[in-house]
Amino acid sequence: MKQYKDFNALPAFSELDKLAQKPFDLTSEGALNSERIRNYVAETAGFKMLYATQRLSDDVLAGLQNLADQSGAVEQFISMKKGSVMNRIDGVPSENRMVLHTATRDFFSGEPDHPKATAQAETELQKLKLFLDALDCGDVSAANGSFTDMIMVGIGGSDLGPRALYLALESFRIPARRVHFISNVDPDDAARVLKEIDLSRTLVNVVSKSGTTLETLSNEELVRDAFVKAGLEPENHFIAVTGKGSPMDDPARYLRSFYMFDYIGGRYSATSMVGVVMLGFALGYEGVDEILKGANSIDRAVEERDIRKNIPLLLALMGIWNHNFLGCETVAILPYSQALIRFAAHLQQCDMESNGKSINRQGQELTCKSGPIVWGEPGTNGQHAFYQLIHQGTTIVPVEFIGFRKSQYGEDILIKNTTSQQKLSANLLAQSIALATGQNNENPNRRFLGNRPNSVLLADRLTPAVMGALLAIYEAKVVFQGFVWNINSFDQEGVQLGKVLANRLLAHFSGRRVDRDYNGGKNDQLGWDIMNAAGML
Ligand code: G6Q
Repeated sequence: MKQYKDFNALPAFSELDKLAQKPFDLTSEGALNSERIRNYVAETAGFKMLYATQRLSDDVLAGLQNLADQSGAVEQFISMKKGSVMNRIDGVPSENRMVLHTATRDFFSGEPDHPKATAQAETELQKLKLFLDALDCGDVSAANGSFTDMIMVGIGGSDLGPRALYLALESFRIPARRVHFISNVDPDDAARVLKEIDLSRTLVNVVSKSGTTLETLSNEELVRDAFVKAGLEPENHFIAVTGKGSPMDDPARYLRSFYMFDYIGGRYSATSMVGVVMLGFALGYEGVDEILKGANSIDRAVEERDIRKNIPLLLALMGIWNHNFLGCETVAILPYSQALIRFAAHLQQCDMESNGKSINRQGQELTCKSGPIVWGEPGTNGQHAFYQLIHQGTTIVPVEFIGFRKSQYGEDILIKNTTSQQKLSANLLAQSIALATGQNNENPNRRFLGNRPNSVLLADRLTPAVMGALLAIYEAKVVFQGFVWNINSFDQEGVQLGKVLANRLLAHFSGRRVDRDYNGGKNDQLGWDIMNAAGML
């Protein structure tokens, strides 16, 4: 891989650093005017992003363009799509893999960027298509009728993205089919789901890339046990999505097995079999095809060099402006759409697991900040909860709003001459203005200081294609930021330590179960002490 410089060693860094001394003041008289609102709009693949309410000037935008160019952000993205080994740290052992989640949806141009990976994805999609057809025509069915429910068992990347997509697109689901999710090793997570469904007409989709994840394997066993107790044969109900050659790659145990590949990272895997087997069951194959088409339209559009025409790149750079130059520690993603209820949770993982890093791609300690803290909830609910802090707190929270002009169901009511969808949209845009301009008042308690940076990402309606595109916009934003910071956004060593320690503590539980005089303190004093202090043993 070509050696890229750290971002604070680029000339654009000093340029932007100087500009950050006096950022654009959104509260000054006439600052947020018609011309600015008109000019600060980006369009990409059917989306519009309004960013007049960011603390940006044309100078800053020019600096950000330089930053994109000097860091080779777009060039790196293209090289990632073509199969460069981007998941690595030079000079030390690392995953050392290609990063090809974009190949899982690169079917539409006839010229895939990485033909081999796309061919592998296509093979799996064909298998899925056959399976869905068999479900539709009754060739594959439960003993007492067609399958009506699916339980998806998986965690982290094998849960968050797929679940966010399912919830976002529930209004498009085949009416006779529902999906339920079990992720937490907390037995109550499974108990709640098992209580509410008819297992005899349920498929269980066990999803684990590694095939070794403690939570998923425990939950699979728990659900299998429930099937056996109900007199049902798990082999007729369980399907699997896993990495080729993983311990779960055992077709004899499953009705069907689908594969994903080591070049697809867990948190980037929603458009691989990890997400689309479940989404295909819920939405039908056409729904999956639309999601993939939408995502692919963004993967192509991000090759645009002009940051003003490339929403994911501009989002990434505005995030860097707010985080690294204006010193904001966090970013809130606030969708004005109830359907996006778990989207922020997915982005939390996608962003924080990717960019929560302290070393660069050469293994040296970073001398700039990497990823921010990401969080969010749908509006308007959030308005009645935590927006107080965003408006008047001492911490500045940049906001990325997401909204749609039309509702999904199209069912609405006219009250006082406006629909509920219009009330939702009015609230969204009102928040954007209020955060930017603030409001003066003699009463200090009613004063809003403004200059709270935000942007508004808009599409017409949250359809499967738009959802696929939205997913890809955020994946690309995260990846672009990692490229600019010169970090590896594709590994996750940080989650390993906890896993190892948890296994050490589990050994004390099982030690105690087989031997009443077991003394784990001999091998692991710290773990033993803490478990005793917690009253767990
Ligand atoms: C994502 C992470 C992590 C992973 C889960 C589940 O990028 O690697 O969240 O997805 O730990 O892993 P398995 O799919 O291997 O069970």
